[in-house]
Amino acid sequence: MIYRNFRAPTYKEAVVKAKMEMGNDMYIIGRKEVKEGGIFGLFAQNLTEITVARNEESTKNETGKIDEGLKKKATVKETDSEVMKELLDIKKKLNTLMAPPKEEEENINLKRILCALRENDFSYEYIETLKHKFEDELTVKEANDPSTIEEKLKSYILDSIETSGPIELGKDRPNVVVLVGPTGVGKTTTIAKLAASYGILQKHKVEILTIDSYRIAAIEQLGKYAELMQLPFSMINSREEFKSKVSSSNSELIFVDTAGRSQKNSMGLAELRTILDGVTMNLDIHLVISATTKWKDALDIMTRFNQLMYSKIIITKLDETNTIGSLLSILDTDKKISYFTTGQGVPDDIELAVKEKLLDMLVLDSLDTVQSG
Ligand SMILES: Nc1nc2c(ncn2[C@@H]2O[C@H](COP(=O)(O)OP(=O)(O)OP(=O)(O)O)[C@@H](O)[C@H]2O)c(=O)[nH]1
Ligand SMILES: [Mg+2]
Repeated sequence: MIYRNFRAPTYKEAVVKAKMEMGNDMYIIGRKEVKEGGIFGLFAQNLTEITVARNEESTKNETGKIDEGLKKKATVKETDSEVMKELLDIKKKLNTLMAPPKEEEENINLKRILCALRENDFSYEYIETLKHKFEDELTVKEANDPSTIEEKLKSYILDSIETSGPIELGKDRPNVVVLVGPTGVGKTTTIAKLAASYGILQKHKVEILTIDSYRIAAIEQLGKYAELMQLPFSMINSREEFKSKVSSSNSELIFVDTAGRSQKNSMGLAELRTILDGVTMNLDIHLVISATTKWKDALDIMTRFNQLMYSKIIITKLDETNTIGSLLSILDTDKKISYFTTGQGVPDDIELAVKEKLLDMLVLDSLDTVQSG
């Protein structure tokens, strides 16, 4: 006699397993429920273990011959045929279960795109949402076509962001353009670029204010630009000053620079808010954010600066990064992108925001990574 134990998730599967290895001439002599695997009793799998016995002579009926054996037996007894059918069916299922998972070819393009998004620093949430959207919406044929899936990705991104068009001139009273944002993102430099573009190149009536009057260096920095461009420049220290300066101005545009506020310092933001509240009409507030910001930080910045009620976003330092996914992950359509800046040069390194330009910055070819990883 030969005795063997077989384990499987169900009794039937254990029997099939036993028959595949021991052949048809075996007897089941015991059965018990066991646990297998897991750590410290956790995640263990419940299995059925059967003990089977077989005469030593019947070795010829081995693995692979089971089908034949089963079929033969089925012809002998009519009642056996259903059992045989069931067993063959289970065997088939078992084989599928045990077969190594096939690389799903239709997913390779999706994988490639998701991988490219990861390389472009898109947030985990963004990638997951996109993945589910693609899985729900794309047919297998579409998913198989790299250009279709790339187009879908682009249209998804295009739909998730909005641009504002250029800053408009005030008619009866000046349009007051205020730049707010964290320290060092390029607010003052961008004010200089915009003032040069509107005041010098387009020859509109422009003046510059700064609410960054605590720092001498900041005043000097902007003051120098204003002097070079021969544009009126003043410092603002209070809500009243801001209010009267704006109401007495006869400019078409007033550009207002602010001190960089750490987004953690809400005291500073509240103070700035109080000053800005002095003017209620034609206030055009842009949050300045660097393209190099990590998406979690950018999200934090956007949330905190919301108390200043900005409606537009200027993305700076696009020249300093190759991956703009982190920003694209969190931008949404209720804040409109107004400008991009692409370098330190005043006045040249600024462009009106165009969505397609952001898409052009995405590097979508990451096939190598998928194949090697
Ligand atoms: N590479 C690059 N550098 C930039 C860009 N815009 C501004 N900078 C540089 O970033 C640095 C900070 O710029 P500022 O304009 O002083 O930044 P800020 O936001 O006014 O800074 P604070 O007033 O200190 O908060 C300077 O060295 C700028 O030349 C840009 O688009 N690309
Ligand atoms: Mg500044």
